Amino acid sequence: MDFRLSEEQQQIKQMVHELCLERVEPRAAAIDESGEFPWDIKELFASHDILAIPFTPDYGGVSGSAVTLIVAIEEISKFCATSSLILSVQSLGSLPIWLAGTEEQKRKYLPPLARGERLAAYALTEPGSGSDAGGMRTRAVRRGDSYLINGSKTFITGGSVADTLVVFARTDQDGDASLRNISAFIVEKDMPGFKVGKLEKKLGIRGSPTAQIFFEDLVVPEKNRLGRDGDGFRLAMRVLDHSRPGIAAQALGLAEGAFELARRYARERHQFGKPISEFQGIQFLLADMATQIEAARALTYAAADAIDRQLAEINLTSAMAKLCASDTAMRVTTDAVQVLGGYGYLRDFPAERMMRDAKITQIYEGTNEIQRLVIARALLKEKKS
Ligand code: COS
Repeated sequence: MDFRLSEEQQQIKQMVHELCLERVEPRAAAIDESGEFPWDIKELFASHDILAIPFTPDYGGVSGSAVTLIVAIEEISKFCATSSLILSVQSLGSLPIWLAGTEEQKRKYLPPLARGERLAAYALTEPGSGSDAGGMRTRAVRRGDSYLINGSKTFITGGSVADTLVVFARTDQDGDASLRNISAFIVEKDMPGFKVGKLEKKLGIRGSPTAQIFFEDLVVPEKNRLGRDGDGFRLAMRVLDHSRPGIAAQALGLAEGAFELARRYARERHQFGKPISEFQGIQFLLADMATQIEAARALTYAAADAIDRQLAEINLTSAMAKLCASDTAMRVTTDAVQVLGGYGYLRDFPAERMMRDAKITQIYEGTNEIQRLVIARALLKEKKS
């Protein structure tokens, strides 16, 4: 079953699929094994305009549609979830500029990101503030027409390879630590005072660097602030509403990749004199996996479509898509390992990598507990008549 895609979206889907089958799949195990950022894949995506998908043509991009973006993320994730993050983080890190930037900021920062000459990152989380994003302690103190930023961020996907980062910091001068005193700034990696700390060692998505970042008396001109002083928290939340369908698409692609592997294996593997696909225990497992994938796909595409149509409920649908698709990815990849039995547990097959990669989709861009909280708040909110 497929969401109705335009001709252009179908072409992009096919192009990304064929490219990843030929060039990304053969690299996936080695990327996981080495734990190093795959610069060759980044170049491959840039040269095929895949990194231009999140951007509209007037800023050097090729689309700007959320549906087109998730089509590409889903296809890449079928083969390599680490590689799909190169695209989704390019989108995540540019979204604050796209949503809140001035025309001057957009013209300056978006085209090099669309061309893939520069990489973006989104710096919200801190050691003491994960789910409670508003509890951040990084401070930006005004000094004339600049801000002096001090503090640190952690769990920053792509933080060590990014050139352009959007950093959230407290700007309260008067001790008022409310969420209305957080602002967003465009920071460039060559600004003095920007330092990359240690890279985390992780269970999955091992080729995607997860970095600590430090700001030591980093001077950011006021013209790099996104939106008004104090608008940062709401912007951070709006960005997540727009980016969560991308994580849902990553989860969906992982689930689909694992399902295909399990289906193929079940047909080929013989036990007790027949293919294991002829045992009802395996058939029911495959039936459940496929059904869950279709449900997750419907919700993921509905959420992206709601963004493209600028519907009011994107907060709700994006959280639902992320929750459903990531739980699906975890179940389906775990079941795929089960279908492959002992072989599923070996690094010789991609099932165990997919299972390790799937886990993070239940955690980042808001844990699934936070998604339930967002969903419940949206459902229980009084409707303005
Ligand atoms: N869009 C726009 N504005 C939003 C919003 C959204 N989706 N969600 C909240 N806001 C606004 C609120 O309207 C409120 O604005 P006012 O001050 O004008 O009233 C303000 O932001 C504070 O909202 P709220 O009171 O709901 O904030 P909470 O501290 O209760 O936290 C949650 C909200 C828990 C939902 C938020 O902290 C969150 O999403 N946390 C997870 C963060 C996350 O995903 N981190 C992952 C790492 S980033 S890759």
